[in-house]
Amino acid sequence: MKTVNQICSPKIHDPNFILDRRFAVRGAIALAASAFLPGCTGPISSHSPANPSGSNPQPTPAGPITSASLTVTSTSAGSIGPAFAGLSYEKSMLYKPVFIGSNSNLIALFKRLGPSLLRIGGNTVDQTVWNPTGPGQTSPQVAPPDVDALAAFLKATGWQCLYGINLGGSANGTTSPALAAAEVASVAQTLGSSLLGIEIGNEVDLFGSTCCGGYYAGNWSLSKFLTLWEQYRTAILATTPNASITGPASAGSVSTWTIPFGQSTTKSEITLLTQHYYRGNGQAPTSTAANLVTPDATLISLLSTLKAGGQALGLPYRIAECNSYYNGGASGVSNSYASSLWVLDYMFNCAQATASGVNFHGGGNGTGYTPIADSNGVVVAARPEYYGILLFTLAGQGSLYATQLTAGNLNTTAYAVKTSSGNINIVVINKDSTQSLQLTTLLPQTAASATLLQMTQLSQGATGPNLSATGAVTIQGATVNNDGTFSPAAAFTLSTSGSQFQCYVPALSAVLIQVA
Ligand code: BDP
Repeated sequence: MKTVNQICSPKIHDPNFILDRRFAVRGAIALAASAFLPGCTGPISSHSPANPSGSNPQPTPAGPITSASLTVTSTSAGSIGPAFAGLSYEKSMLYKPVFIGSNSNLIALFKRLGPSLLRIGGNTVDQTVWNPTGPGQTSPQVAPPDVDALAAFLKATGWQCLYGINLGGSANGTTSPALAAAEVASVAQTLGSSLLGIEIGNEVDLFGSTCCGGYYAGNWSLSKFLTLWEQYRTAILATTPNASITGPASAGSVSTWTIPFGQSTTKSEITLLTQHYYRGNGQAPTSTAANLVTPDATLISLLSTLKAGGQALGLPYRIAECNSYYNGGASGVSNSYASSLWVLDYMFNCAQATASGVNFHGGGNGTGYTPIADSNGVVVAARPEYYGILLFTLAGQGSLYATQLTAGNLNTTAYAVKTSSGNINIVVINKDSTQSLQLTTLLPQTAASATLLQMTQLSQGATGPNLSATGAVTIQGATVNNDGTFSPAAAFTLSTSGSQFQCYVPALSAVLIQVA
């Protein structure tokens, strides 16, 4: 259970906070499927296999099937670069045996998604104090042995780190610019090239409210933050001139805080603009599995503001902390199969809007969000959310191609990645609970071969996937084991014809089609 959630729980009663979050966080030819599937113009109940001649054919899903069509265009629609799929943890994890060189299970689960970026942050950034002579593993301090352990963990995973420095503690004297500078100097030396950057303070836009520490409650503004931040930045650079500084790690307030911060600091002072995103309050009754898989217009608008703001500043931006619902998540929702499907849309939305990556917040073994559940560092399980992130990484890196998916009014989405080797990897997500799709796809290039991997969920004794189930998610029949091993069955093979192929996308599933 994440203690920070208790710390932060007052914010759910704070209407200003909720308002803040709400604002901030907040075809070419679609081929008529009937041309390829005679007699298949709507929901059908009997049908032939999608690929009668495939050597490992995709089984026909049980239940009703709707014909649908997808056109993949060659119009660019964003990109996925390296280290896109990152993770974020509380800084308090540094004084627990989590990020240590001997945590082989956690290392293996990171490696399966990476190499990528581990962000050390969260509310405990502003509660954790640097102790240059401490023994390590002592709450609420970080000491050189903790950083040595982090360095070993990062080296073993091949991940880099975005490292948060206490700023809120300046309000009560538990930290200072000098202490921050000493910490960064030590961290920079110990982590070396594993250190991507430094962030100063967590969700600094909330420092003036009574939640999350209330460091400067009632006495806070962007200009006060900029003055304080500049003192810390100057002290840090005096001892570590090459430190890459990022910011402002805002909870919300994208147009009133994040972008103005970028404008004030200028490109020469920061290397990355950072923003957080949660869809809503984990304790709100509206935070349901069904809600999670519906499109989020607030996210799209937040991303479009960041995209325009970042471009105007000439700076990359990253959603350096995010997850489904804050206050640790919505129990039974953030840890459910809905999260597996949600992360896919979420990550592609961010990539389409030119984000350089995302960091899913997590840690611990509560009933809320975390991609990987652990108990004091010991891996308990790869959670449903992990499977969605994994499927995204399997779609690879490259340019995104715009897609046009026609599937009636079903809640479905499709994304296409053109990889550097010229292949096209397509992810189709079907969030309808009853209708499977019989999908005809038209590509902008000839397809020599196409294979399909399927993510689904099936609890023992169930007849189909359940959005609210908290386990039994698989990718091509395989679970991800605690030691990171993952052995999916052979991909289904699809017959291709010129630049077309057909496949099924079962109800409540996501498929990854790899076209060579
Ligand atoms: C974010 C904080 C993080 C919390 C999270 C939450 O940075 O520490 O755990 O909210 O409420 O605002 O779940």
